[in-house]
Amino acid sequence: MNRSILIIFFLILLNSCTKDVHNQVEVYSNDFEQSDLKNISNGVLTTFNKTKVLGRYNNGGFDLSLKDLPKHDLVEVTFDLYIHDSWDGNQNKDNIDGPDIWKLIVDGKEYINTTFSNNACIAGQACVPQSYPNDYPNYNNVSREGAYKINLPSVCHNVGGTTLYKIKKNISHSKSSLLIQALDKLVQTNTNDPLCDESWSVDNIKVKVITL
Ligand SMILES: [Ca+2]
Ligand SMILES: [Ca+2]
Repeated sequence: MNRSILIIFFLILLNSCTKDVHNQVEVYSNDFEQSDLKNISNGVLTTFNKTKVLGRYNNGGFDLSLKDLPKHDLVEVTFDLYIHDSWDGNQNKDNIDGPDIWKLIVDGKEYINTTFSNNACIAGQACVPQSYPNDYPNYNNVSREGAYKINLPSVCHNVGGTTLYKIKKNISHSKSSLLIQALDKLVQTNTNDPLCDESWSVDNIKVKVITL
């Protein structure tokens, strides 16, 4: 390789490296330990497994609204999602106890529309599948597929325990405002205490804006 080819090669390498350098700014971070519900609509707090969390929710959810964001090309949204108690995943038999749908919506567009199942897979018995990590209704993944931690304590119903998922979404976004909505469409017609039967909560929400 002669000297001029080497220089051209170096410049190409430098250019491609420069393009990969992302300027990231964390614009929101909340572990809820200070009971901070600023920017959140319909916020409720509870303590789960010795930490404060946003929730619990059943047939509800929250909005997180951020304004005056610095100039950016992408947003990265990360949080812990706790699925508590007896979720029934894709179950749709007679609409008695499912499907148990959970959604993440950003600026009005659905980025997650899925189901979770905390159904125990006992040998010899059918176990109710879930859609996550894919969207409902096209997938039949085993219960707790993609979980970060399983068998955390139950909150109330004492069936299914709690499953922790780490949610991370990178979204093409350049507006100066951002609306993040999380909500469920849980079904449990066979109980008079839905929030005890199945619920969800969120912790450690972080939002970064990224300039490419
Ligand atoms: Ca917390
Ligand atoms: Ca259900």
